[in-house]
Amino acid sequence: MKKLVLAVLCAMVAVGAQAQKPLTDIQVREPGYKVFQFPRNMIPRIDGEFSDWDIVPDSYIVSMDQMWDDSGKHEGLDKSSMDIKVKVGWVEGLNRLYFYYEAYDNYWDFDQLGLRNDTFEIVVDADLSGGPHVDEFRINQDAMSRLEAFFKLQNVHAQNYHIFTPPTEGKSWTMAWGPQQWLKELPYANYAYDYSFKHGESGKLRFEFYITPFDYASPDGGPAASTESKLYVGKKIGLCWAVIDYDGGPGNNGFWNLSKHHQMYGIANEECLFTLEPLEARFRKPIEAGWSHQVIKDTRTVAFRDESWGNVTSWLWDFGDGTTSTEQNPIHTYAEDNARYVVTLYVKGPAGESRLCKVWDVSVMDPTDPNWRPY
Ligand SMILES: [Ca+2]
Ligand SMILES: [Ca+2]
Ligand SMILES: [Ca+2]
Repeated sequence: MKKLVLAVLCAMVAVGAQAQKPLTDIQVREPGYKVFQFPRNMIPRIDGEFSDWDIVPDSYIVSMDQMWDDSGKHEGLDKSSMDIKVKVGWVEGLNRLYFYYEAYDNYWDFDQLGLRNDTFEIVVDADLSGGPHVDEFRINQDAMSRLEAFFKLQNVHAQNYHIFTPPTEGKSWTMAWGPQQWLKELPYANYAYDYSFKHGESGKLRFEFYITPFDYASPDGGPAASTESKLYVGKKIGLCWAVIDYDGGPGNNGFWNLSKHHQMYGIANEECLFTLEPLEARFRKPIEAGWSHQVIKDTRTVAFRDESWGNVTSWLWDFGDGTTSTEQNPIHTYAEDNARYVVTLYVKGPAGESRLCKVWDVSVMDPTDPNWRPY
């Protein structure tokens, strides 16, 4: 099977640069892998100390067993040459993907300053836009040079990072493969390594980092002109990685890929599917009240939304103006302009009860009302 894939890839390379690889063999599909949700009081600290990852169950580990050497240098796995374990996490409210990376290599090759360096290459397409994001795969090859494509589309709707494992002293931690070099700096990314080997030695490397995926990473406008990918429970994202193992000889000693497709590095629909998991029940109380609200602009009408956790069988809203509702998601019109409403939701269920009170979060004003008065 691997030989067949290789033969197909080789045949396509042989057809020449004009031929486009058809974007038909979609790899981003179920069941895919899971992204662990960290509670907000247990966010991993990027410090090179890894106990903050112990709460991630083994079922979230993506290991070498899911990967293959698409360069054809190894028949099957060779964990004596390269063996990795990866955990991916996220935090609700932060548009960041956190990674724990643990690798054994028989020969850590990292004394050079260029691209030749043991590498963990990751690619992310958090809105599943698919499509090419590396200049060589641009669609309109006759009309656009590779260089133009680099400055127009590279890393724009999906991002590729060649992370050096490790970088040698005095070398930037990653090559963010596009014109948006701010992607690899705080607050969009951070990293910390732990290892004790020297170049040419074997050993174990541990490494934690986060990146911020972008639906649109502006090639020339900087972060202010760009759009972060919004992360939320249940969201499905495209994500993939490969380990490029250099072991001292000429060329590399394997391109260990999580995708079945070598070109996943530049064609986003060849990545893998990852799902952002909900917070596990052990981090929550059995029942937790939660709600949000939205004011219809320039009115006193507010839409309240129940966001409680657990098995809830009854709701009681106190709108803070002397009125209440037992609807789950009430719409309430206040009689008076006010910026000082105290609103409380009480919920009950078989596991108990809970409430959430918000002081002065809800404020309304109707400027068209001739009787409106500032408080
Ligand atoms: Ca840490
Ligand atoms: Ca190796
Ligand atoms: Ca190596």
